[in-house]
Amino acid sequence: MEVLKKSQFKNVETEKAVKVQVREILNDIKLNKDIGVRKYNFQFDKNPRLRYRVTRDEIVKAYKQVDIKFIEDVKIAVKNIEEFAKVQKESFENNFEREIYPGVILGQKHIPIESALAYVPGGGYPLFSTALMLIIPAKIAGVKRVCACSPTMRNSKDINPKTLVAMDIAGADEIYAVGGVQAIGAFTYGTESIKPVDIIVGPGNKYVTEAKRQCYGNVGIDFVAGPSEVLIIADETANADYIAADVLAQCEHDYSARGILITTDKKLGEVVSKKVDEILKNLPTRDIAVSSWRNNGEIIYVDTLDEAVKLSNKYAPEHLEISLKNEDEIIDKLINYGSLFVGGLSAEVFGDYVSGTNHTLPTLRASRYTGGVWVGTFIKTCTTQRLSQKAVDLLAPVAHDLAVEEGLYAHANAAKVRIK
Ligand code: HSO
Ligand code: ZN
Repeated sequence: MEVLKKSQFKNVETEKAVKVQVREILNDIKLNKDIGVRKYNFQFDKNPRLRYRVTRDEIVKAYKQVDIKFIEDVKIAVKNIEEFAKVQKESFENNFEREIYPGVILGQKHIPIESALAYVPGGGYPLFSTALMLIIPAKIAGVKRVCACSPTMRNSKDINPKTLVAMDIAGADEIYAVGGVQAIGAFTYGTESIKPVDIIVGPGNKYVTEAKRQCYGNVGIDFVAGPSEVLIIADETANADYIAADVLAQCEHDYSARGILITTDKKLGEVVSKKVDEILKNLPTRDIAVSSWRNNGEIIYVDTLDEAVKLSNKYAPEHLEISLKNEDEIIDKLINYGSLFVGGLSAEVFGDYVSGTNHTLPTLRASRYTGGVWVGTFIKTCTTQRLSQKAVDLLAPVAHDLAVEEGLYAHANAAKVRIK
């Protein structure tokens, strides 16, 4: 691995051809509904299903196809993700109505979104863990109808059995064997067999991502997701084996995944670089990992931790690992990341699967303005008010005059008629 010193900041940009094709498919789904979905299912996924909803019999069959150990492991992950989501939900226990000033009672109410779709990608690796990360927070938030969907496996009418089992254990209310742009269109606009939802969450390829972007407004979305990234800040006390392992855990995701090390210790950088090459020799996912490490990987040397912090904040990575003599020294200065892993033992892989935090996180610098999927993704914070006559007599003249200033006379009247 050549040691890079330049920094590459990548932003979200979709090619024009993708945008146009997605627009065409979405229009088709809007117009032709199930017939359109069937057409693209067949064209892109060789998915021959006439009914997309997965039946209980199919779910039972999937359980028989996976190991008991797999089910046990999934249940441990589910428990931890649920536990954390429940604690996060506590931040929504502060519904209130308060008399802010005499006669004016203002309030705040947290209301769960009524229905959601968890989009679980198929593709190279069937990421069943993503089903847990999307479905569980929606359930804990109190979403009444949690749907999940995923494309069928190659030349099959079935979703990957591990994904299906994970969806079921996580508590999905409805499961559909459909994916791609057509799935996003179907759950946005509705078809004869698929009722639309209020929010769609989850990662996907560039077509699915563009479809979510185009459907936003007609449906809520979590965010526009891109390739996975990890940035590691380390000093001379860090463990090079851990860092090399974590960089590659990221790089194997796909050809555009990124692993970045920022370090104050030149020697550490060199050792990590060698260790990465060593692990790569026997890595079954070598092809992808080598390519993304060579093309997108970076080892950046800085003189001070302050410089590292500045650079990291500019990268705004999805995952940020810090392994330092004293991590607490910089934690409060780090302001842009999807999920933070503090200390050499706290590796991203635990967040990916089992510690309990969510792995559906903002990529491509979106962590400047949003965190990842969590219970709050599925809860709306709404406001309420109750006014007394006394308050109206005080507020109405002000509202009236402000409305007149804006030239809105019906508004002015709506205030005035209430004055006693
Ligand atoms: N690191 C990925 C999530 C994942 N890793 C799923 C393994 N399976 C994006 O945060
Ligand atoms: Zn991962």
